[in-house]
Amino acid sequence: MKRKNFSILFATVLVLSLSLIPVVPAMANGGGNGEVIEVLIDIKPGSEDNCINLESKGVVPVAVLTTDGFDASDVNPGTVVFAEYVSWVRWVMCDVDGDGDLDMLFHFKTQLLDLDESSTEATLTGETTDGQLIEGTDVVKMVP
Ligand SMILES: [Ca+2]
Ligand SMILES: [Ca+2]
Repeated sequence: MKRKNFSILFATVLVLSLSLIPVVPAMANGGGNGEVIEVLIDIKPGSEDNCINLESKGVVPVAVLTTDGFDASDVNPGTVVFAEYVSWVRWVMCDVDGDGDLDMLFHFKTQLLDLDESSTEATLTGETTDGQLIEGTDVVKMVP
């Protein structure tokens, strides 16, 4: 009788352990929950078609906008890269879209961007200060 109870207990523990396995990878993910937060970005604020001339020796401004669901000041600037891992040359907090809250504005060297004549969009990625991944995409128009 005692031995039978032990077997049932053992089986129960086994089932519980198995049911916990899918949870483990999610818990192992440090600060964030592993999901990527879609953020609103604006390449060349003030320009709708976001023309980029790769020959230009200048910089491309890209803003991470503060929205109802996201505060741009939560972004960890050190983690932010644009158009295939190009690091910014400078960044500043300012109200890019004039809606009264601060947005994070980055500048990236145009010639370093991994874009070509056929590119139609570019993506900015990074992390928040608590390690959550962020990603935002905007259209670009390549010009000669
Ligand atoms: Ca724009
Ligand atoms: Ca704003």
